[in-house]
Amino acid sequence: MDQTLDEISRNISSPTNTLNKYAMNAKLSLWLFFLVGIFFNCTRNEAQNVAVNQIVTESKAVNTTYANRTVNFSRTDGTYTLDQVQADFGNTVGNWDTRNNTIINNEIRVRIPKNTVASTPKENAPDGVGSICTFDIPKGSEYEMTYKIKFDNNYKWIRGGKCGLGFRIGKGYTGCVSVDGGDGGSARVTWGNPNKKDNSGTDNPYFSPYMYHFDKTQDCGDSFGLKSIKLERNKWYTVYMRVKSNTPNNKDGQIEIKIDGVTLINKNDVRWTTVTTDDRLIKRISWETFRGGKEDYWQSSTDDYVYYDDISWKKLAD
Ligand SMILES: [Ca+2]
Repeated sequence: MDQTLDEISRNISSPTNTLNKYAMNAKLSLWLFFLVGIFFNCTRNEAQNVAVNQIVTESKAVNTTYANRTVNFSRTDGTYTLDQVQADFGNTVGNWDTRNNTIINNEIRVRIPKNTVASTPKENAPDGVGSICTFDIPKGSEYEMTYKIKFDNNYKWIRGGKCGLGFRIGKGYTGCVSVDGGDGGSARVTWGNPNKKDNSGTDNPYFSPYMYHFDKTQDCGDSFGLKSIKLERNKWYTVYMRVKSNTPNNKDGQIEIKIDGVTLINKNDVRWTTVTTDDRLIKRISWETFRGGKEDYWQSSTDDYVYYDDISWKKLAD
């Protein structure tokens, strides 16, 4: 469903990439210096256009991680910067897209740019594809989280995509990759909509669970056919998620997701992993907002917006 995420995840996990980040930071600094020069020599509009196309994303490492945290976005309106997101969430793994993350009224608004899915090539996605980021958390065998999510008043549901926050177990696999190594999985949420490929049909959007676990039956993640009630625009939903690691190679792991207190999934027989190493533990939180799927019919011809607030997580067991 999201092969590019797979590529992104592999890039994020690559030590070479980590080294490259420092080089990229240096390049970015040069670009910034260059752009400041342009800014004072061009019209404001032109400078902004150049900046948007060049300052794609940022990345740098910080040492902070949080086992227990609440983020309310009580900040001045404007771009939600890398420094701010790391102050709130701790170390980001991979890039933070400042183009699509904006603080408005002490909430965060994430833009999904028009005509994109997660795998849209960079040259065809001048404003990026949304927001895709993970945060390191202290490893633990059980975590819970809650957050609020709202789809904009003009949101186009189209076919669906990934939204909200989730947990990454061990290697944290996503992106339709094999989990046969038994050393990682993930628990996320998608929104879906039963539109036809030409996007005709009646909107009936819903949340589904989306899991990569050792016993998954789909090449991409398992949803177990589970759907929430019909979603509405301009309405806050509170999502609760709890994940518990299985004991080595046993089907005794857990997943629980509730939407506004109503159970979407509650399983106590999940085998996320088969390993005895710390890859059986929860290691990261993901925060993703994008469309797809990879085919064009997952795209919207409009920029669309998803809002978040009151994000919190808590480690329940080492
Ligand atoms: Ca708030």
